Amino acid sequence: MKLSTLENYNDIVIQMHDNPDADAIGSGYAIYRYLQSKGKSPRLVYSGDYIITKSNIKILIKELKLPVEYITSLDNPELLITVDCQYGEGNVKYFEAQNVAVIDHHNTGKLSDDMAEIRSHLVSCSTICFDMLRKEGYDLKSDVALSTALYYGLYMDSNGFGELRHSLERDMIDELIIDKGLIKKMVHSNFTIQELETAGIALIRYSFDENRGVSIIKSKPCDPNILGLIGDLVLQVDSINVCVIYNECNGGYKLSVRSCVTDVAANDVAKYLTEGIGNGGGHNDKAGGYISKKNYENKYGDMGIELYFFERVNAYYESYDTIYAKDGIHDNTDFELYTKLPYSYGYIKSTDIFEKGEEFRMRSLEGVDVYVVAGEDLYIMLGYYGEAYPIKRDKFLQKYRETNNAYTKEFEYNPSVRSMKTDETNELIPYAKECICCDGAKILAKPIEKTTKVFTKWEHDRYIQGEPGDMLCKSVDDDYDIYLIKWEVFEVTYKKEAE
Ligand SMILES: [Mn+2]
Repeated sequence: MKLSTLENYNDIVIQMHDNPDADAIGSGYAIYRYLQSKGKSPRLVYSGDYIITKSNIKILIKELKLPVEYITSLDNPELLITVDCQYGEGNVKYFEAQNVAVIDHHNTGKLSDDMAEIRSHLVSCSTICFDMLRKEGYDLKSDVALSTALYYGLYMDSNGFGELRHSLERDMIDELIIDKGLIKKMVHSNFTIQELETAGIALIRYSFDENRGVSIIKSKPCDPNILGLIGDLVLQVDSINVCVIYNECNGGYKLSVRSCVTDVAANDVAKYLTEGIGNGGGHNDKAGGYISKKNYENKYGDMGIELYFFERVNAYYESYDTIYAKDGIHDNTDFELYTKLPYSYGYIKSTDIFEKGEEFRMRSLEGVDVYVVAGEDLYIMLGYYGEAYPIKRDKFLQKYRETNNAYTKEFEYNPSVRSMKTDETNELIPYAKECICCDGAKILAKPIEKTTKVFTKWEHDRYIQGEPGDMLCKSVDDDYDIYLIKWEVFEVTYKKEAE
């Protein structure tokens, strides 16, 4: 959906979910400001059984003078836009409307269309609104109130930025110009004395698997930030490596995962625990997720949620194999010989964008930053998914051939680079040219049958994970050079050698 579509209506109401949180308010206010800038006079409303009482939310509305209204009825508006929730779902009061639009980041199975923007891979709805406003050319830099509301929405939905999932979220943090004093004030008005007690009670009722060093904790309903706080504290215990903490919330369950070991990434656990019934993600050490009660009941019937977490965490530990490159693979049974195909990629000479010697930052799809210095010997590669990474000129010339064509591939996330000197951001695609991989390298590969974690010889503190069907690869002449390639990538970039 394009935001400009909404301009075709006049009598417009933006509705946040009942008991709106910071993310709903940031998102709602973003759409409100956008429509206002187009000469519309929308309303920003919420309904439900409760009027806002949380102290941080009250500060947010008061200090930024947000035009939030509490309503109990609505007179069939021409357009109703629900934000951070989906029309007809249990967490948002139902009102009749002539037309409905939806902007949300929860996974209910519904997909984006002309009147819906749903991106469940993002941790906050504020991120979606930030991206939509930016694409329409809205000047966020001169709207500090809105920028602050969006920033706080992302902050709160990502557990204080601890569960960011996508590089777009980091871009947003970098780009917004905000009222830092107000953010600080709200961050320190986050829980009440009662919530401190909730954390205390959760901490004395825990389960603990001694062999694996895993603790599972159920808390009373509370703010997601408190879940994270309890998790952080529990992980300080010497014998606990991984901690899962969850509770009931609005229409489902919220969970938080913490890990301090390299062979179990918190984001993988969160994804596993929410698979098919919600969404989860984050980082190696901190992650979070949400399970929809409706999806849970469809899949697991009346099985208790405590039993579910117990069994599912156990199943997770049984679900994968781990391969350490340092141990090597010395048995080539089932491995077959493959040759790399001439597949086309994009590349940019760093000096086409930056001055020689200028430092700049590149960001991976997972939001990991790499800092490099521009120079004639440094090129930037665009990989299979459009991900950018640095490559030395020598290495580039060995592996790739320039075609002199423009690079025309399109990706969901446009990679960009940021100068450390000027703080300016540049999109890479407009500078990119096409090159063809032509090294014809030969490798040994075989499909994996079980989820597999591989620690390569380059990285000891994080693994790459493959799913059944992905290819386990090794060098023809080095038993210790082991890695994984996703099947969808392998299929188009390698071909089997004739026997
Ligand atoms: Mn949200």
